[in-house]
Amino acid sequence: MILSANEKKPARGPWHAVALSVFGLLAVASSGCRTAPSTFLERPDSSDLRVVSYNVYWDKIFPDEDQQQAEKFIRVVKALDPDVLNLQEIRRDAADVVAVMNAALPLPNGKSWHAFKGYTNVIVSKYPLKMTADRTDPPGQRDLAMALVDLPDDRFAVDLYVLNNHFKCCGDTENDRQRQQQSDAVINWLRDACTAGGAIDLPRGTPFVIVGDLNLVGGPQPLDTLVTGKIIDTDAYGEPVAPDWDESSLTDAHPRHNAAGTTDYTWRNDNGQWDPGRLDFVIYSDSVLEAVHRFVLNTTTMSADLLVETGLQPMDVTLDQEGKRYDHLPVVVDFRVGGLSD
Ligand SMILES: [Ca+2]
Ligand SMILES: [Ca+2]
Ligand SMILES: [Ca+2]
Repeated sequence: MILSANEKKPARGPWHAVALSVFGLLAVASSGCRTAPSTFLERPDSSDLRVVSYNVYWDKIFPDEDQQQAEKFIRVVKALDPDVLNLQEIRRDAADVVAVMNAALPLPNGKSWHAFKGYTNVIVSKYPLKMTADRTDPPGQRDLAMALVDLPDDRFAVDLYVLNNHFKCCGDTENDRQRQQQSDAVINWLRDACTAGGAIDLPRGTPFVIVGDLNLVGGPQPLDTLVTGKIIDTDAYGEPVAPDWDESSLTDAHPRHNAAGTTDYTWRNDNGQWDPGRLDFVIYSDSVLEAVHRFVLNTTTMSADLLVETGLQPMDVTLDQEGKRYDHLPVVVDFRVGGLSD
């Protein structure tokens, strides 16, 4: 159904009821022969789609750049088993990332991972990527990586559009302005994607996620714009627009560390002057996606038993070996993919 921009409707279509009832059946079944996930790292259900965002610090996933960090990355990737992995701070080619992933987490039947790079962001996916682009129209402050992940038709009625971002860093007024420009450009691009004509048309009801390192060390407006569609520079990027398919806001998944408690930072450096901060985000079209599980991976606080069970080591998410300089942590969200009610 199409609603007017002012109408507020909870994002609950029939698919949602179906999803919940299926989930309920699984919960019942788990007391019988089906086992529930044994650790927080697992998907609630094997059919759930896992999206990860991870700023890996300049090329440190490559063994010939940093052997120790590359081994950490392999353990993290194996433990997380992402369907769509969004990396930031990759200088090398997308093909180099594919080689790392094919070695770390080989796909069945000899299939290769797929990747697309825009700016220094790489979308790497178990499934083919279509409609790839690295620049919005009009452009923002910098390029980004965008692609339609062609989900397998036998499991998903729709595909998933991904926008992988790395906003301008650092804390002064001009950097805040540049981050805001990027958010304005992304929302205008989604407006185009969701309406006929212009530079891009997505099939109606295509779920989408805005992910990445938003570097929000200044004001909150760039995040508010991505969630609500409130464009600030309307001369350059047009009027505000409710970005979801049902003309509502999007949702910030806001995961917590290891799916427990309240700790939510995604960046930390105890050697520097800045407090830990939440810089990395997964924002999604909740009219057609249900986030069924989410967490920020922090191996430094996992129990010894859980580390053994999941094949991880305590400093696998830090840049150092002592747990002071973390840099960024992996942000993980599992989605149940639905559809519009009409
Ligand atoms: Ca498909
Ligand atoms: Ca369009
Ligand atoms: Ca919504």
